[in-house]
Amino acid sequence: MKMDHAMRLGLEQGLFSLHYQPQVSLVDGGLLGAEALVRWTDADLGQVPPATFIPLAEETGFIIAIGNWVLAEAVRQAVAWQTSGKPVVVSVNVSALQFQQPDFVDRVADTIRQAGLEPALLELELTESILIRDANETLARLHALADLGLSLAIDDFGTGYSSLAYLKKFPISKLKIDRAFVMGLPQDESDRAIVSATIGMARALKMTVVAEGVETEAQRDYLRGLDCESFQGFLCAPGLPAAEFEVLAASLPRGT
Ligand code: G
Ligand code: G
Ligand code: MN
Ligand code: NA
Repeated sequence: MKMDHAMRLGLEQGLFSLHYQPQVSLVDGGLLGAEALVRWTDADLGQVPPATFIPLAEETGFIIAIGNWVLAEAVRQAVAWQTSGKPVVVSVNVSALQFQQPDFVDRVADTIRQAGLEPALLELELTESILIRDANETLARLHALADLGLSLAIDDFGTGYSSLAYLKKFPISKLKIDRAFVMGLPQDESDRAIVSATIGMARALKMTVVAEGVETEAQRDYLRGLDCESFQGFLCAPGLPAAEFEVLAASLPRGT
């Protein structure tokens, strides 16, 4: 069976799930939030990596159906955590095609309203590719989303074509440094320069910073020395099923 067909069937049959990767404070080690990461386990293909099926879904447009499911599921989970008295800010990846749907803002608004989610408990991760096209429409949409009370982050920062001009205009509160630049820390001189410059720029623009792909204590300590606020990475945990995430979360202080 072709992967495209298997993927469509998989979503229909409930074979998709979300894992949650903690975002941890570099100040006090506390939990700041969780990134929702989609998983698909096919009967024949086994666990298909998102790096394989997301690009395929983006090509075919099926990413819109996947994105809608991910949004609804992440919001459902965030409401469950909100209701349990242990609220977690959940970050959802949004692909460009999904963001460009005319009904995207309404869908987000309806999803959180119908579920009863405190809007501040949802964050959307946007890639630079979303932010560079059709500036006026994009700006209006970002403001409409920010006005809902949720927060916006730039994902994979440094891998696209950012201009300081748009970063300044957009209501974005967080910048995620791509793990490609974290990997070489603390040894690699150009990674050090890029990461330090990115954090400095975020400061100037009043954005907070999450470093992605932190795997070692040396990387973590170096980032802390640069006053980076938080990190995500295998040093703390990979993406975990919700139940395992809850166990980990219970062992961490509430982040500030
Ligand atoms: O966990 P990792 O292998 O989970 O993810 C690989 C890639 O897939 C990353 O670039 C990540 O941003 C992307 N990804 C993971 N989950 C989602 C999702 O729900 N939606 C979109 N658009 N991308 C996702
Ligand atoms: O593009 P995005 O940042 O959304 O993708 C997150 C991807 O990075 C996922 O594939 C996730 O599994 C992976 N990831 C998360 N933490 C680490 C890490 O510490 N090291 C490596 N190599 N990959 C990581
Ligand atoms: Mn992401
Ligand atoms: Na990223």
